[in-house]
Amino acid sequence: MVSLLQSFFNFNLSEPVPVLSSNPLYTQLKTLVEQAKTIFVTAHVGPDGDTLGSMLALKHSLTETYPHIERFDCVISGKMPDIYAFMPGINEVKAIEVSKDSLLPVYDLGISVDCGSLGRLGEVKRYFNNAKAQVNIDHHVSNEGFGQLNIIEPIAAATGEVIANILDEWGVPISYNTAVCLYVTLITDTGGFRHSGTTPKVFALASRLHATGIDVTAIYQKIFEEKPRSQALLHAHCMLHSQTALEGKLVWTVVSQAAINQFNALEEHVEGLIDLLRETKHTVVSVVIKETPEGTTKLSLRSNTDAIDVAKLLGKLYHGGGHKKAAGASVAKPVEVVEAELLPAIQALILGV
Ligand SMILES: [Mn+2]
Repeated sequence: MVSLLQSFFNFNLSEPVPVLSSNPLYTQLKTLVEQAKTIFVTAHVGPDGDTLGSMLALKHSLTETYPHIERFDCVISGKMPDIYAFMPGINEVKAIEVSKDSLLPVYDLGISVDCGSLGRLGEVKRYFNNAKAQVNIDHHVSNEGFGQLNIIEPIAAATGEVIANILDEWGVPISYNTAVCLYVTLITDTGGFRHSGTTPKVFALASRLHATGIDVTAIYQKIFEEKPRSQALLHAHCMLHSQTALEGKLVWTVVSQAAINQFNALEEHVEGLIDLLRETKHTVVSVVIKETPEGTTKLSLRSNTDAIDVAKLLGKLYHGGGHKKAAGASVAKPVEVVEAELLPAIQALILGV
């Protein structure tokens, strides 16, 4: 293991890019792809750049490389956020609200990307379960291993990095379209190459993607700098009404449906708010407590220290999950109840550090 890690981090850019060439799961996946005439890929509900980019990178790379594939569909549950409209292939993604199909399609191969649990696939779960072979590719440490083949690499900064590893091992070249999609996965999950998963290997991959001719400035702007004003105002409102405890070590805010309506914002516009909370001095744990239209609660947590594992906390309290320093959960309780349960639990963790 040590030598594998060393080969990850101690390499010279002029040498061939090191890959997890010993991973037999990659070979098993290749066999499944070579045998499949019909493939579908799916992302998690409330899709982000990593899940969509991973899905579309697979679509481009596999359809460009394997002419035997007769049908390749990308299907997600719920609505597609507007900001990803620039990604190549996004218009061909089928977004299903509620599946009324009594006759589900039977794909030879179903692939889930960046999704920690079967429940997070939403309605598409039924498609996934109906596929002849089911593959789960992810980097969430909390992944439940719900596929027949599970390629889970928590060391990866993004699921897109796992996809790139797989393509490298198969010897599949990365095209311009694939590069755009993979670059989106890297910048969204690393917050623009800032978060703790930003390894030398991530920069090496980014460098290779850049070399295909992608416009990294335009991609960054599309993802991070084109917020609708309604979203910016919602964030400002929630920052203004945020609260702190333990001398600012705990910061939280509640996003009510009233606030979303006040600014004519969309549910997806809560995205990014957690970073505003996180990026203040002394903050150890930040929390966004969002009221859903149904009156239940969606949680987003960030930890600024290795000593507090928010995925573990949310897993224990609410069957949530994610990463050690970034996790979420859906809770079938009103926000007031969740606030009263969760905040003291976090305070206890901070006091224990
Ligand atoms: Mn991810």
